[in-house]
Amino acid sequence: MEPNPQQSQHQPRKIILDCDPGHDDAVALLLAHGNPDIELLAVTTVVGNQTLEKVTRNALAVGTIAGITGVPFAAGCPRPLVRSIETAPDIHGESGMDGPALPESTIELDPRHAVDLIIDTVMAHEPGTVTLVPTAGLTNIALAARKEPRIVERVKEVVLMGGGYHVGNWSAVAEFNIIIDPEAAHIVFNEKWPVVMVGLDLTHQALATPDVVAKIAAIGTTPAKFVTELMDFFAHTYKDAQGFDYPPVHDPCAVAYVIDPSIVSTRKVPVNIELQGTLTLGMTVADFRAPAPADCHTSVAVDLDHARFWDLVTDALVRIGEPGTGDHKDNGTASDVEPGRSAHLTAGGVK
Ligand code: PIR
Ligand code: CA
Repeated sequence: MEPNPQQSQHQPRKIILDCDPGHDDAVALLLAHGNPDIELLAVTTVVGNQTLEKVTRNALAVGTIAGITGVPFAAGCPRPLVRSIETAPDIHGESGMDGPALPESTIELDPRHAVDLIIDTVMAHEPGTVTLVPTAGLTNIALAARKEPRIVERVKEVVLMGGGYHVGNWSAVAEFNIIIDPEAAHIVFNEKWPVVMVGLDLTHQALATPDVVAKIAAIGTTPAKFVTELMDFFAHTYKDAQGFDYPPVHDPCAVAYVIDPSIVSTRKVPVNIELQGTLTLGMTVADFRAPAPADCHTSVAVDLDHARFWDLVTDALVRIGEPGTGDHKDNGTASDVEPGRSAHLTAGGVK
């Protein structure tokens, strides 16, 4: 892995992961937990790939496999703001995360609604320090912005997986996370916080190629095996339903951008959400005409450094080790970690 001299110099970036696991959401959660430059403040769930009940169960199972402790998990909205529920069983299966066997969760769900947990967490931290990372429909984030408008100027940025400026996956021009709740997406893209759209243009470069999967399998731990089983199922559905040779692993791209923006190139362009179109509902309309207006607060992800992206994912899995056996990142077992980064490994194991 390329050493990044900046990485040991800054505080870990505080994030809230709002997700709908989901094979790729699971990888995003593992990356966020295992990477020393991320401080995971909360995990929230929202209806999307499957019902709220199913994706919440999946999130707790992934948290259990990863050995996550001391991070609140809360369930959010059970349906989109306006539209009826649309799930993705053809891609993610009936459970929302078909493939691997899921353990009984050892994590207790936070009693708060996800929207309140998001608001509480943002308001409890210094302004400009919390990044929201939505990897699902934007229902929870939109409601949080409406319920407590002060979060909009307090949030550092919203780095979301969704949309695509040249490509769709749920219609010719719309991506799933946006089209399942376009009104919520409209709210999120039109609030004045910085929004980074990590869309399909970028995530379709994050293919789990055979060499990547072999590297993850070679780690040999329970979480790594879990990821290879997820990728195996995802590869089959992506081939059958979307004609891909290898599956694109969307959601961890947003986390990777927060960890190291040099892995994901971006362009500052205005983006808005189509709410009226008969053929274009949920399209993320990006205006590439130069120059971007001075008040432009949206940018889109363009190019991914595939090798460094997957190095981050494998590095996180190495650091997570075998949770429950003491072989995890706080005892510094990550063998291929450069010295600058192991400075983040603390004796207590809590970043
Ligand atoms: C992936 C998803 C939904 C549909 C398809 N075809 C593939 C989920 C992923 O979890 C990701 O967040 C986003 N929605 C990609 O569209
Ligand atoms: Ca997702």
